Amino acid sequence: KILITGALGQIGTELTNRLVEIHGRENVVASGLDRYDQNLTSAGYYERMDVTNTQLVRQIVKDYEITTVYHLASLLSGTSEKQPLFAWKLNVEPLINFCEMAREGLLSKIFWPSSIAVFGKGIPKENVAQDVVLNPTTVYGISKLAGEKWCEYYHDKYGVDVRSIRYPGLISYKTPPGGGTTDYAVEIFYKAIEENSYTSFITEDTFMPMLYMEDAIEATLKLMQAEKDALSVRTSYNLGGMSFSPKELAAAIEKKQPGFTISYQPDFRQAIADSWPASIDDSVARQDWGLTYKYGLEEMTEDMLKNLKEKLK
Ligand code: VAH
Repeated sequence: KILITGALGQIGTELTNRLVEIHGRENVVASGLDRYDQNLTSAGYYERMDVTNTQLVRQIVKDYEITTVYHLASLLSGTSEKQPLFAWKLNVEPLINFCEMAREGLLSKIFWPSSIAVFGKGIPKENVAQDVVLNPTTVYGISKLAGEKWCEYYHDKYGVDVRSIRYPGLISYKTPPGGGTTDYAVEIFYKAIEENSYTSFITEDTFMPMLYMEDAIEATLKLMQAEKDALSVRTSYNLGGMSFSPKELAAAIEKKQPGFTISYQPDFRQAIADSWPASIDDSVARQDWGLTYKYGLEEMTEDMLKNLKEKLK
């Protein structure tokens, strides 16, 4: 069976739905911190599981005979800055625990999300390559860098098949994100529909790599379905998506929703955004496992507004 941690989160919700479509609900075990409630998830099973509880995690892996884990539970960049020590513990230790279980032969495959937050000082802002020096300046970025090194260590030393993607900012309408720096690009759609205006905590010309959730989920599945020996990267794959600024996103929304206005009040997350690249080179992922995208800025804006209007009715 497949286990998803953080299954009620922004990525987890949609990844669970796709894995249920592909493998059948009886083969998917969703887990999260929330109390049990079957209509929280499309998976056949739901377990309330704190991923830092190593014994409980091991018990659930054994009870359900889990073979593949999508380990998504984590704190994002904004929240991690507020709780650095807990963020380090939560973002790194459970990953090592899953890698240990794979080393012991309990698991055959692991997916773990890294982030463009691993990039930091001393590199160009544009078209950042797969193998540049990594100098993250946020707790979240430090934890993701450490996690990537643990993935590579367990693969190279023990042959553990753990795979990872450096996600850009992800945009979706099904489940709101929590605590990210790129989340302005999600909040703006909710405010566009509710108030036809938005005050952005990121300044107008701050470009960041972004991706529509559907493209992120399909890329994740493509990576996990690839042949092992096609993979030349065992830290984490760059995935660049599309780059835009709050100003460009607001213009795309205004085109669909005349009269929409944006203002700017940068907060502590501006410094996080300034430490990240504006665009990413993901040619290695294209070569190794056929990464492609479906949504550009216009298509994403249209799809978000259409679906959010439905959801917020
Ligand atoms: C965050 N959405 O903002 C996440 C992501 C690249 C950004 O890691 O923290």
